[in-house]
Amino acid sequence: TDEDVWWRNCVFYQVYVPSFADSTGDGIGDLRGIRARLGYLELLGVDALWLTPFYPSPMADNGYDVADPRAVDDRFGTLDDFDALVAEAHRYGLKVTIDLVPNHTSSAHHWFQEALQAPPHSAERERYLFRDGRGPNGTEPPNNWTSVFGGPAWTRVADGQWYLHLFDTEQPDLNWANPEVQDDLQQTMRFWLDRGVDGFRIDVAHAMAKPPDLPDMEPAAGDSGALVVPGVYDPRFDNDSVHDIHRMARKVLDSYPGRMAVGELWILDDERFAKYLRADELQLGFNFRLLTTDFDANRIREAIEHSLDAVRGPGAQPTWTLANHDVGRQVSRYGDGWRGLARARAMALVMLALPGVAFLYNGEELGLPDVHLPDEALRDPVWERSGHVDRGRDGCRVPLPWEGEQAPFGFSTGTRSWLPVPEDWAGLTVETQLEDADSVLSLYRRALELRRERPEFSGEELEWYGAPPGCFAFRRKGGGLICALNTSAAPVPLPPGEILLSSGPIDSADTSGGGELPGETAAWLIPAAED
Ligand code: ISL
Repeated sequence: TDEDVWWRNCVFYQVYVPSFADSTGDGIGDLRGIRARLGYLELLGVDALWLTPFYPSPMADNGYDVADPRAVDDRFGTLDDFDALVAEAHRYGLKVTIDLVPNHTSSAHHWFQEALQAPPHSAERERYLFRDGRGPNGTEPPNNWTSVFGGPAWTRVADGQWYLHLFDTEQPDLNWANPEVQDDLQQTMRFWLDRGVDGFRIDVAHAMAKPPDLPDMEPAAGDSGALVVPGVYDPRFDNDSVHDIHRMARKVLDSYPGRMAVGELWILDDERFAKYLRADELQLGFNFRLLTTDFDANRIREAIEHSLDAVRGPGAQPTWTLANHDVGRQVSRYGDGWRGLARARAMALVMLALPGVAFLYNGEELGLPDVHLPDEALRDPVWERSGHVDRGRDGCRVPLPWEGEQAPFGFSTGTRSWLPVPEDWAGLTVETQLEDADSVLSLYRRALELRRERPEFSGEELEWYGAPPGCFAFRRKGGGLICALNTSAAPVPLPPGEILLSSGPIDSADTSGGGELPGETAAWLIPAAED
């Protein structure tokens, strides 16, 4: 039933495969590296993994350019390594979900190579979105769509036709009206489901379907990346027929017991968002409102309320995320130095107090900051396509520091790493933080333990308390956990109760006789018994 599905209150941990752990010494993380570190994930206390793409790929977009969705890239290991990882993860009680990238393939995929050799309107071209150009000799792109990574979304091939790519030129968009394309995704899903994966994270799950006539977008739509903003006409994303694709995928999932999918949905409108979570579509959708909100109590509360509103369907669960491989790390996003760190710690307690599903991004539990990498180290296509204006997403993708005194701090069995790990990260390693009760890692471990074990963390609905400006407090109706957040600089009174955990130092453990929440801090409380 909906009540006992494993993902209902699950904490997922996103493993950014190239940056988690390298077992071969080539400086790139791999599947055996992950397997060797499963003990750490057990210690941390997460329930499920999301592995980013490890499929054969030229790595134009770090693996989101998939050349063969039913195989493992040599860099990351073999299918046997994958099977061994899944088996071992399951022994640890961890579920394993993997990325599906159905909107596009790599230009190195044999389909696209065949399409380039074939004439216009051939069956080979019909797997992608090839069109004639506009203007006298077809020298203008077929429409005004821009790529999320910058520049036009169209590239011209030798015979003069153009192909669509919402992302990099090396990521041609598939034609989802083509049954062959639909069939191929089902084959890919079955391939991995048969190998025992517990579910999928679906890349740009609001993107696949395009209107057949490919009408121009409102130019302002180009300003918001993959995010669909209400009132701005953007036919690139969230077309109604995308729901047929999710229904199809759901049928495949439902033919295996206990499997799920979470879609990456950059949609602000709650009604449009909710449609993806109908009973025969996705089980979960990423809601990015919390992630895109500043450290401001009113706005955070608004983001929480909208996120809850967007999942009113039967069985649907809210999801929360503060970070992933596409956005700046929260420690750097929320402010400089101690302030950013204090705020990131506070937000971790807010997120983990909420009902539903939480997604952690590897390294956030270590409080890793964004790294300002030298120009020559940058790999993200966003850097090139923006004409070296946007530094792209590499800063949040730097490999994890595990142990020792020297970069790359145990990330690799060798001395290299595909992005340089800062020399001054010795204080941020897993090893150092495990020994420090006040570290970010200790905070996450304790928070996850309480969330798992205490009955107060139940109840789907929130009750909001009146609170001073810059603050909020909510209580989970049901279990009764209170979470209070102070985004102002000055201390505020706390509701009466027993403090379970706080993101920073607090004077009293029992606030029944009065207690204060310092600025930039969050706390979890159990309400004082009413008598
Ligand atoms: O990072 C962004 C812009 O630079 C986002 O808008 C991002 O492109 C969007 O979230 C879609 O992301 C997903 O698909 C992309 C891939 O590059 C991202 O890593 C992935 O998460 C294309 O496959």
